[in-house]
Amino acid sequence: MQSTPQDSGLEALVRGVLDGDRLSGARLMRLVDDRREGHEQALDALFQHTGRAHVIGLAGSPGCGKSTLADGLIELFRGRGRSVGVVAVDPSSSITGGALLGDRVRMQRHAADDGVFIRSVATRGAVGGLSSSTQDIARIMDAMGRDVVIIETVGVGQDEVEIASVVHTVAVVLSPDTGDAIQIMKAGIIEIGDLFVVNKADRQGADRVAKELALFFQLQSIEHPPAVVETVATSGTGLEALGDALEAHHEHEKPGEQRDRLRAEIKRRIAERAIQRLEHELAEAVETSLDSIEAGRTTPYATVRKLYETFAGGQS
Ligand SMILES: Nc1nc2c(ncn2[C@@H]2O[C@H](COP(=O)(O)OP(=O)(O)OP(=O)(O)O)[C@@H](O)[C@H]2O)c(=O)[nH]1
Ligand SMILES: [Mg+2]
Repeated sequence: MQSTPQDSGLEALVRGVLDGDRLSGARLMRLVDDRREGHEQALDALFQHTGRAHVIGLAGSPGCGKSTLADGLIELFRGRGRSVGVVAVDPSSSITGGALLGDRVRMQRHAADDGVFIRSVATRGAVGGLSSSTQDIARIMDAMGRDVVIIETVGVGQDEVEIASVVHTVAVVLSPDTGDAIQIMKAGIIEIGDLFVVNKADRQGADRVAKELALFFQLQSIEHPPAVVETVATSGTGLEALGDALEAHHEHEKPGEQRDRLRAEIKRRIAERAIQRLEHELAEAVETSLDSIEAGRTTPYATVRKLYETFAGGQS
């Protein structure tokens, strides 16, 4: 077992990342994007130097204002003397994908600031799974010495980044026009939020959504209900309060949470590998079985038993 990269190029890359060198960081992120040889050794070597950054997830429906909030938070945290990394998950397959250009233009104003590092992860390019690539990029930023890492991700569904296993603090962003709080509760988003942001508070209905959320937590008799913060991301209103709430959540993290995240990460990464292997190695066998099933020679159940045996039992 090697925990240090043998290749001197990789070694230099890891050193560069640990020195906070942006070019090294960007190069390693490209290796990670392409799942290129050596990227995992580099991540191995970096791991013990991570865990210092406060990793924040902004999750919410398309257009609710996540990028605008991220942009505002960059400014806020810079003002508090922190260096910031932003990972934007490219919604390359979503309808609002075009908005990304706007995000870049907006956040571009921080480009000259050495304390800000912005990087996107393409949905398409994430060969090993979107959550894992996103987590790897965030870890590299952490190893580079970023104090705060903000991950912007669309939605909270199963196909999206499993945000809770990747970040310390999940901020669920709502806006009055993405439906009322009841809808959100139905969607099961409520469970994953460590705090709730009702953005676009300049619009009608924001107060109502915030009140409904607060009432919901009250009725549930939750001992420490998550904070509900109203913001106007475009003007910066409420951002101080949001920054405070994010920091307060991190300061009061329970000891078991880190372990929970690691457990979820390991299971997720193993599942991702298994699926990849399944797709590569069993594809042909599955096709052959389909012929047999259609010809009435076997059943899906027998096929699964047989192929699972080959798959799980055939591990080296
Ligand atoms: N009125 C109002 N508009 C806002 C506010 N915050 C963001 N917007 C606008 O809402 C639109 C979408 O904002 P984005 O920050 O791109 O939203 P997003 O959640 O990142 O969107 P996706 O990345 O496409 O999911 C933009 O036109 C913003 O200017 C706000 O507080 N009030
Ligand atoms: Mg966005």
